[in-house]
Amino acid sequence: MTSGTTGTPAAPPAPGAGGREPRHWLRLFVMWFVLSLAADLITWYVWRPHLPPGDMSTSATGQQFDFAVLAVTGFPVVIAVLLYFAYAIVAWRAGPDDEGDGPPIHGHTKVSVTWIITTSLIVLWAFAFGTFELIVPAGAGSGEGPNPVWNLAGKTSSTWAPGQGDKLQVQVIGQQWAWTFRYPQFGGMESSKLYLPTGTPIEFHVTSLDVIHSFWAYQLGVKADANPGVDDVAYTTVHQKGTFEVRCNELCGIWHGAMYTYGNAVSPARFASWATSVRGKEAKDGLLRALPKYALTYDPTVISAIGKNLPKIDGITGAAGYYYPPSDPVTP
Ligand SMILES: [Cu+2]
Repeated sequence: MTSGTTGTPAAPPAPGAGGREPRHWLRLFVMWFVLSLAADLITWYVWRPHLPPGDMSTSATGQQFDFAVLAVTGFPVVIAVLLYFAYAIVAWRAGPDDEGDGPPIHGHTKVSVTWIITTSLIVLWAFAFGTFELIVPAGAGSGEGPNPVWNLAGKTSSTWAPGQGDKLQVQVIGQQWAWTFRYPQFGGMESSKLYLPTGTPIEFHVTSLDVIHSFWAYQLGVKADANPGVDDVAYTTVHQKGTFEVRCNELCGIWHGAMYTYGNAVSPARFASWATSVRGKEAKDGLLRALPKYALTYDPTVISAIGKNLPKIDGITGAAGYYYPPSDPVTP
């Protein structure tokens, strides 16, 4: 008797009734392959350009790439699990009058071996890919500590000029609850604004004056811990002009949520003229002389002693070294 004669063509044949079982594994494979291919193509060509954190810098683009590769790896796995689940419910469902037990199966070597090999390959692939991505794109934009093993291309000199291939060094100083940025190649001038030139390898030196903060330039895909007494280096190259968010990403006190600002990515020429004019103004104000000498870390006791004198100097509204004007929030 075949299923066709029962009047219910979709029902599976009764065991031992002489009907031919459909080729379940082939069906499953074809469905899995088509669905996985579609999901991966959509991920790569449609979803990837919209993945966070965008593609404003080399590190951001790198993270977008990493997310997309992991999604492309993950979709076939998820689809395999869900598809098998749905297929089993539809194809291997017991008939309304079937109250018998299932076959007494103990182990299945083929399934076990396939499972072990497949999952091992996926884990090894994730390990190899993750290691490569951490090493080659200079720590994927995250802080690498004071002695980065992997350095971004570009030479370091004591000055910086647009279009010379020099790395621009930018020091990021966190304190409760503001960011200050110092530019050692511009006489150690500082600003509460973060300006960066596009197309230039940037070397952030991140530190803190008090507690642990975390410098997070979201759209640049840069995140580095700001620890007192530690110089944490992170690299990126911005390849789009525009603004980006700078947040503190480590709970650092009552005004932690307010510890954010916006950075500006501008053309190298515009950056050079901005930096030169800020430096000139700070030299004229006497701020450059009053600031502590540029260093990779600062002793907070020295900073606060200097800070007491700073409000006497005109026009200081920066944040570093206790530079808050009297009206700013203070620790409660
Ligand atoms: Cu903070």
